[in-house]
This record gives sequence, C-alpha cells and structure tokens, in this order.
Amino acid sequence: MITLYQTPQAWGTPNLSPFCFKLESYLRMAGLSYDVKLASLAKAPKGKVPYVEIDGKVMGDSQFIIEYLKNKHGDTLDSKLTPEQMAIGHTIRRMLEECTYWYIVYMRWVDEAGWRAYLPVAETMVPEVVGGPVPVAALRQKMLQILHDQGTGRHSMEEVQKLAKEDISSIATLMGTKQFLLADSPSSFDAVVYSFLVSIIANPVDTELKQHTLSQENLVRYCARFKSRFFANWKPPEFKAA
Ligand SMILES: N[C@@H](CCC(=O)N[C@@H](CS)C(=O)NCC(=O)O)C(=O)O
Repeated sequence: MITLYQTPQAWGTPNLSPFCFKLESYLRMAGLSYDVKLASLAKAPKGKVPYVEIDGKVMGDSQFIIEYLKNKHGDTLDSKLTPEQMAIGHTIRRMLEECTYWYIVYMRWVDEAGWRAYLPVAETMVPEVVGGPVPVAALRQKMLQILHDQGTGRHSMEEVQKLAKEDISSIATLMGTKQFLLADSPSSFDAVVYSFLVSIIANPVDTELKQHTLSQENLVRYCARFKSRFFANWKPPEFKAA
C-alpha cells in the first residue's frame, strides 16, 4: 500500500496542488492502490507536498516518486513512447512545473480577486499542514516574497496571464487531434497536463487564462476524457477544504 500525503481537497478537484493531483493521477493511471492522508509540511522530506510512504520509506517530490514506482512496478504507460515523444513530454512537463506553476500561484495568492477566492482554501492549511497556528496573512506574505524572488511576482496580472495563455496554446497545438498529449493512448505526461489544466479551470475566478483554456476545444474534450477514464469512481477523502 502507498500512503499519499497531500493538502486538503478543494473546489471540486481531487487536489488544488497540481503536484499532488499529478501524483494521484499517475497512481490511478498505473493502477496502483493508495490511500490519502493529510500532509504536514514539517514531516515532508523536502518540506513540500506531495510526499508518500512506500515500503516503510518516506519520499518527497512527485517526479522522484513516479520514477521510483516505475522502477519498482514497471512502466506500461511510457514504454512505447519514441525518444522524440519522451523529449516533447519532458519539455512540456518542465514548462508546466517550472513556469506555468508560478502563474497559477500568482493568480491565487497575488491577484486580489484570486486571493479572495483562495483565502478559504489557504485557511484549511492551518494548523495541521503548515505545522502551527500561523496567521493566513503571514502565509500570504511569505508567498508574495517567494514569487518576488522567483521573478513572476514582479509582473502585472496582465503580463502573467499573457505568459500562461502562451503555455496553454502550445499544449493545445501539440496535442492537436490526438486523444492524449503524445498519442491516442495515455502516458505519464498526461498526469501532469491534466492536473495543471484542471488547476486552472477549477479556479472560481473567471480569469482570461481560464476563459482561454476553456476555449481550446481539444483540451476541454481531453479533460472530460481523462476524468471519465481515470477518476470516474473517485471519492473525496475525509478531510475537505472550501
Ligand atoms: N518538485 C516538487 C514541487 C512540489 C511543490 O512545489 N509543492 C507545493 C504545493 S503545490 C508546496 O508544497 N509548497 C509549500 C512550500 O513551498 O512551503 C514536486 O514535484 O513534488
């Protein structure tokens, strides 16, 4: 059994952290059994979510965990991909995880309308996930500093939306008429694409980015296809957010 530690479920999605959602998607795609528990960042090996307990070992980082699972259980999802498909998948994953991620964070923590919508979710992280009775205003201040240091925090909302829309357009173009990102059958890279698309679409604030994503018909059909194939029997864990 794999125990997946993650943040509370919210906004009708399995998880608002795209990395938690990615890992849960991968586990379902690979047909691996797991149970879900509430994370504590203080106990996370890398101080971030998700983390897992497998074979008595606690491990962090969604991608390192997926690689461990591929080695242990085999890799039926990606074994037929060509080197070129692997390279495209890798590039898209890096873009989503290292760039688009920060745009999503900005729209939740910096933009005022986004923050009003996200505040009830942030409140569910206190005290268990963040490890103490930290004021939510202090969590926001910390996140603003992180975003400033990373660079995205220096942009306007308009600039951030432009950058994020370009990422989504690239994915829509690359997917084209295929059923999944790289082919008509799913690969592990779809766990990333799906979780990031849902993280954008689930935001109650009707941002330009959300509208742009919803206007990409192939991506909307893809999300419906992925959900009915891998999350049809999904039930929310006991802990809940907004
Ligand atoms: N590379 C990591 C990224 C994980 C990550 O950034 N998680 C965020 C939530 S989406 C987090 O735990 N943030 C809390 C913090 O940095 O204090 C992975 O793939 O697991």
